[in-house]
Amino acid sequence: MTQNDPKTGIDHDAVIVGAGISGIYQLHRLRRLGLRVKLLEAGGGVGGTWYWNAYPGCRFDLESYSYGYFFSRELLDEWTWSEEYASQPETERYLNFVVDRLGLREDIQLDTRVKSMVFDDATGTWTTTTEDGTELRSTYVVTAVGILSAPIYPPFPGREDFRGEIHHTALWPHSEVDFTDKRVAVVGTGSSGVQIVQTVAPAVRSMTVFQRTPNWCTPLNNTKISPEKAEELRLRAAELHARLLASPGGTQYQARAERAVDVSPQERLAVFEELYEAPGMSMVHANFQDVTRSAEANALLNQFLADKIRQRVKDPETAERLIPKDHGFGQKRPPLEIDYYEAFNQDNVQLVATSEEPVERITETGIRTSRGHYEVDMIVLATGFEAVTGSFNRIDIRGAGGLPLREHWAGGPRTYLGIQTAGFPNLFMVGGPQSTTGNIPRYAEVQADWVTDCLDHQRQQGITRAEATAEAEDAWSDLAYSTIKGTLQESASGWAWGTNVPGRKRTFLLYAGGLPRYRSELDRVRDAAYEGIVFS
Ligand code: N01
Repeated sequence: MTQNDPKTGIDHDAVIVGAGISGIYQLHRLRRLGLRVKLLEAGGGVGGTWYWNAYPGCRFDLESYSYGYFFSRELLDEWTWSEEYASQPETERYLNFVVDRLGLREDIQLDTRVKSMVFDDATGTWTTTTEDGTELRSTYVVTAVGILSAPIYPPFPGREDFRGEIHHTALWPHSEVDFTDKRVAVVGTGSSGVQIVQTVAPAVRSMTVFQRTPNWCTPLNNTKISPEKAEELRLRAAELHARLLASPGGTQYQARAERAVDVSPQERLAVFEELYEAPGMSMVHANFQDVTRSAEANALLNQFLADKIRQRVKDPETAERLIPKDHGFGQKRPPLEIDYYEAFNQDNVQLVATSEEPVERITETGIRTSRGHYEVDMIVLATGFEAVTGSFNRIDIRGAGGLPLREHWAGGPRTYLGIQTAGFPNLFMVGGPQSTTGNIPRYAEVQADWVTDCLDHQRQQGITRAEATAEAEDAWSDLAYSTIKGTLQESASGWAWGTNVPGRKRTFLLYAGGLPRYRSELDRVRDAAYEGIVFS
């Protein structure tokens, strides 16, 4: 591989953007390949999602050990997760441990936000420019920018007028935020909002939760991991890894063979009750096979969950407001909760449904709705992300002939395998659009492995330019979209469809074909000498 080529002037073989779970692994793999790599990270620390979302209560919703890395015996032996669903500080510590243990830190540049990435046709190289004006020239660029990493703010006027503190959950300060005796508003009731509400409500003077759309939340049922279980996880890591890779969502769960509509009401209720007491995403992934596929079965589960909310929330009007009416369970990724509903039984917590009283503005001292003014000392925005393409849109990325990626994706993102996009030679994406659902690190792992193999292939063939064809991109984009067709998720809304951002075209941004099918597609393309990619 060319280095310090006087003609091209490259200073790195590859530049990776983003030091989250995916970028860290990609850096390790490319370094092992012998490439000269630099990883640029906007944050002041590594961890990506697990660096930025440092809000109280942030934690995994899939099992800690199913989220971590499996490729290294040392990492498995030397790290012990304390809980089934680890908290954000523990996960941030884990990722720092990995970076240090693998000796990656020297190739990671923190506090460095990438401003632009521009392909030069003449030399076939990329110039990556950071916000301080530094330029890096490389043959390859790999984005590992995360699918939920570009925070969005509600368009309420007056944010700058507010005299108290305002924090977005996804840009949470690393210094301590003091909630003691504060009147706090939380805007947004997705997974982030649910986690912060349930964690902070007991500690504040008052809390006002502004909810636009309720979600179906189910209990997390978190537990500590015993030393015996930790040992067993170590011994059986390879087996667990194989099980995760063989499951559609990259999880350890298995759906039941029976259908909810075929069993007796008593049997159905017993299963739903059991799942309500079970850990994590059991309600989604270990349920009857038809509850997230058939409207009839889905309605039965919705009824069960609505009754649970009515039982847990004392005030009947508040309970009704907390029950989703616009979507069924599983159409969106459900927030997992720890006494979230009980928070609304506290005298100091109130729920404001913005469908009944829209927010008009933020004032110097609080939030004004159509019905009144809520005086608060702190506003927490748990308002989500411009998902999947948001972080790409925030970088000026230009491919062959100066084509802006924003323009190429103006009608919605188009990719080949979720990894390349036509007209952008040598740009590889790990965690790009149309490439993932479920356990993101498991998808990212197979993508980073594939990118590594592809670069190795080029090196062995003496080739330095790889570009997906427009035909391959069309076919993959159609395939990715078809994975949602005919399912209950097809009619849903939310970040996976981009509908949470006003004015954004409704497009399914993910790939819902399942991890085994995705892996076999990647293997097939690799084994067919990277069919759909033109090398030169
Ligand atoms: O974001 P969201 P999130 N006025 O988009 C509301 C993962 N995650 O950060 O539903 C009023 O889900 C918005 O309302 P609506 C997980 O995959 C995982 O919570 O659009 N409200 C919604 O209630 C998750 O799915 C964990 O009507 C406004 C909320 O803000 C994904 O990240 C933890 C508004 C945003 O919810 C995103 O979760 C956290 C406005 N103008 C996140 N604009 C784990 O547990 C937005 N909202 C691992």
